[in-house]
Amino acid sequence: MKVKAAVAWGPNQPLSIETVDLEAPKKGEVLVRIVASGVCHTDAYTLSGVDPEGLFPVILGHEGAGIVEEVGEGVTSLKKGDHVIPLYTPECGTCKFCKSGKTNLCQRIRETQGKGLMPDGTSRFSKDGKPIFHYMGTSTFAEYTVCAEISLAKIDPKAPLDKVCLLGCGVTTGIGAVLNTAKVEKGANVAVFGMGGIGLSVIQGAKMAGAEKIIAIDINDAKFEMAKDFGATDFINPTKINSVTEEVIKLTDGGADYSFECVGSTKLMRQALECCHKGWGTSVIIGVAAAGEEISTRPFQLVTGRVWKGSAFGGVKGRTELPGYVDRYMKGEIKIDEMVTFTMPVEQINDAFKYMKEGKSIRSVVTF
Ligand code: DAO
Ligand code: ZN
Ligand code: ZN
Repeated sequence: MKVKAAVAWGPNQPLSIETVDLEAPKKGEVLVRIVASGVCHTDAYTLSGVDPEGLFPVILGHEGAGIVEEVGEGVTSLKKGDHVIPLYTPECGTCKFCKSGKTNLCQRIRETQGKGLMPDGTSRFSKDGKPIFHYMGTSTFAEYTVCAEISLAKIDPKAPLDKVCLLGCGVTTGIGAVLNTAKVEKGANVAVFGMGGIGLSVIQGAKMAGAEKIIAIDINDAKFEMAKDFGATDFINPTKINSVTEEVIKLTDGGADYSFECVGSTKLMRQALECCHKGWGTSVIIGVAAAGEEISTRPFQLVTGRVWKGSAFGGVKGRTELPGYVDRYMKGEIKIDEMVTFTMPVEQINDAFKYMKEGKSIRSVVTF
């Protein structure tokens, strides 16, 4: 079939709205009509050309939501009309990782997904006979996409897809990191580095967990109003003080019980660890640093009981847990609408990237 898509023909070029060819779903695959997709920093990172695993031409997008249009052979868990969120972290339920009960990082289709291909090693997208790569197993910047059955979470059909699409990445990454990875408990003190979509989601996760002090850290004072609405109790602007680490330690009588790095800066990752409380403070890395970057600290920081962790997609198993996140949004327990700064037709997707780079948006959502 012919479908509209925003194609990245090469690094650092604007996306181009094209009509491309999309093959029918094969065995274990599902055709999804994408209704809306958020634009995330990871899309911009790959588009910039610095992602060593970035492949071109490609259809980016990994924060989408849509409706099943057709299922391929052997697909039993989904049918036409089901509402779904594509998952860049699939859940097969049977691989070593899924069965471990210790991680959400299903590896069933990891190899082909990393190569921009469907599990059979080929692409469903092409233009004039030349293949176009898939992205993160989702490629949500297209009005129709093909995903593996295990890469789709079935959700409440009443949920607004132009909002819950953000559960496909940023919101879940932040809330899940608090509830699943850190397991923040009631009364804890929390420090959050970076007030983008993920940082704000950490703030709301910390509030949901019953944290007492929730410290929002950002170099832009304009971010603090929204952080407060999401549950932040204290604010630090690093440009206005000598040491963020010392400031957090002062505010928390010895250090944060939990800290979260939501920017992808290795310098902030160190600060986030070192502002944690001696003996037990846990720091969770969620921000994605550029390939090749390394973190460092004095080993004494760990010897004296601080813990360094990280998670992807908030440690959330998409097929089993994500529908519950949608339900919590529907009950008003998770805020998403406030994070959607702009909603625009996909034809304006390059503006979404521009607003993100200029810091003018928490999230832009493109619609089809
Ligand atoms: O299983 O090796 C693997 C891949 C895990 C996917 C990690 C993706 C992390 C990037 C997500 C962007 C969120 C800000
Ligand atoms: Zn993302
Ligand atoms: Zn698996």
